[in-house]
Amino acid sequence: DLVPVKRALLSVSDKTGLIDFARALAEKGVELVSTGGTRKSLADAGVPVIDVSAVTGFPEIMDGRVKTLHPKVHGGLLAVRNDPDHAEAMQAHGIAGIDLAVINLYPFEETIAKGADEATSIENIDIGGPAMIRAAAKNHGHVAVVVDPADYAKILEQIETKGGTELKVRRRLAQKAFARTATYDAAISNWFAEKVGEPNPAYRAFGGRLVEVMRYGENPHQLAAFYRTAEQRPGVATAVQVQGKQLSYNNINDTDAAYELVAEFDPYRTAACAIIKHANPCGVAEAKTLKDAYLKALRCDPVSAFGGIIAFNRKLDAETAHEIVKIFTEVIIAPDATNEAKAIIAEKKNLRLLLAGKLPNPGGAGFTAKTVAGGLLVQTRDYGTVDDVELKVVTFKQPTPAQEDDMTFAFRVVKHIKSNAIVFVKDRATVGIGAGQMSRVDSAKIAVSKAAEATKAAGLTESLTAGSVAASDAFFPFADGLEALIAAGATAVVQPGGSMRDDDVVAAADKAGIVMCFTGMRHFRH
Ligand code: 93A
Repeated sequence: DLVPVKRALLSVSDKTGLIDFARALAEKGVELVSTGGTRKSLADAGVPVIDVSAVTGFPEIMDGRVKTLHPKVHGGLLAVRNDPDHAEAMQAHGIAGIDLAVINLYPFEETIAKGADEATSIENIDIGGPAMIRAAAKNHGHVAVVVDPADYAKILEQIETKGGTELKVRRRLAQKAFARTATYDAAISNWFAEKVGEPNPAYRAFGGRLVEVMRYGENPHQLAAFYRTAEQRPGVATAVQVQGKQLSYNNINDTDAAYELVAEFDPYRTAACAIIKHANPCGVAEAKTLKDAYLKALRCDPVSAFGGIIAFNRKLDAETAHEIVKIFTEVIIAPDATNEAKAIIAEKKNLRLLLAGKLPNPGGAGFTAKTVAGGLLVQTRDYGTVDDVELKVVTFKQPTPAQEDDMTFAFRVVKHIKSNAIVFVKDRATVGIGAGQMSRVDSAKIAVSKAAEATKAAGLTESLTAGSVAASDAFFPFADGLEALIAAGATAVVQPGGSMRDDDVVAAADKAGIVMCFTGMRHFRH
């Protein structure tokens, strides 16, 4: 399946790395064919190159609109080398095979981003380039297609170590090539949709606009794409990425979870921080300053926070940025950042910084969707917040103002933890989180053991759960889950209530002399 590279066609708008790559190819005896601008760059650098019009026997016409759209080019890209009919056609028409196609497109996306006029934008719609990319990608059995200068090195390595391109490499390149033409056409289609005031086909099919075809989904073998919907909700889909690597599927999912959670905290009241891993919080805190909120959130589970996603409800400042860069973090999202903070974050080249402009309204309307085999489940967002409910005291013991405060905080957080969810809170910071268990008792046990780890990591002697409050996302079906929280030292527990055995559960709380409040609102999340 090895294809020796004897002849290459190079036609690139982005000339990054072109000269070195082409020179290396020429030195390996590869014949180079290029379109006008590319040919000139190469010739100026002293790299031997043949003009594509010498191959087609046809000049570039109509301002370059037609330069490679010719059977001598497309025949060379599409011919199945070992098919006798194809070989005969090549012979009969004087078509030479092209083994490597190096193409990147007219910069349509950049042109419209600059606010170019309509005529200029249209002139930047590449026709010949995508046609060649698609032809070469279709014929990956015989042709290698490169659409990204980052892959030049791979091609040279293949030629050097194998003497040609391997099928598995050509297949990966073909996949990447089709992803590129899909994203390119999506950009054109979205631009047109705006002009004509019509939702484009992607919009109609998915209720969204294709932002990009992603490298992969939740796992490397899954295909994925990112769509933006018409929903006017500030968040990860509309935020400006100031710096850092491209966001992955999981990054986007986690960043969304982080920002939606931190938006529960009114920025005019306190600073808040949420740290997310695998769509669950591993630390949430409120404090006077953003830095203190971050440090309190980090204390909850410093081990899991490594490589996490951090969200803030206020403008990121330098003091907080200094703390963040001390450990490895994937993404930061905040409404805004000071220039000083941006400069500190800039030291970490890969760290993504997203600025969303605003916080979304946690009580705002909207929908969530989830596919099931052969179907789609759609529901309104969980826009219920603890601000809408009354904490109904169901025990003899009444809460102190501090306990009430922490219960409110805990119930705000528990909404954003996968069910079954249990969270311990002290001084408006989570100190132990149990997420995503099939049994509520198990979530309670995990929250207790995570809190014990946090206590140890913080070098404290008294457990962080001693005198804490706890929240549960749904009612306790039995008293056992509650008892685990009491045993760990919780002195107040907030939960929706509504179990057949509420009486038993409240009796257990009274027996232990703790406070219990019902919210009447359940926060399942799956
Ligand atoms: O105007 S086109 O759509 N018509 C073509 O036949 C054609 N062939 C290559 N654009 C075409 N290209 C594009 O020209 C390539 O995709 C590449 O982006 C660009 C390279 O042109 P030059 O080598 O003149 O800089």
